[in-house]
Amino acid sequence: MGRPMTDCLFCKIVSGDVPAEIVRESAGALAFRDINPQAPTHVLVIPRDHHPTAAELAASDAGLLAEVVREAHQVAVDEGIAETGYRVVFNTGSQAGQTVFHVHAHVLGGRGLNWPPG
Ligand code: IU
Repeated sequence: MGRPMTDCLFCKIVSGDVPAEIVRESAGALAFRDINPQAPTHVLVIPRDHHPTAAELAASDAGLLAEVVREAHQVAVDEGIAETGYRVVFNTGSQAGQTVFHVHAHVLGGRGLNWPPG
């Protein structure tokens, strides 16, 4: 884990081979707008290194997972939704809706968010 995967879409965004609207960068993480936004703010935060899920990242590099969560909060601050509230979601596994197996935090906000989620 941690090495770029040639068939991974988000590794290609990290390398610049696939374009993305990047909104934040840190040493270990990258934040970019989701191409199919589900809320006025919908940004994905990913570690630069390849790890399939949040659980696997927590097990192999907990500091990097913390950096992803810190960056998610900074996205919310930058987008002006930190005060009103926002949601950070790690879909984990196919039944939960994970389609890209390079861990990513969805940062959603800018509208009322229902609970429980669909
Ligand atoms: P999921 O939790 O694995 O379902 O989230 C994957 C997200 O990646 C999903 O919201 C897509 O809209 C988003 N996405 C993207 O931002 N850019 C892309 O090129 C592709 C998917 I393919």
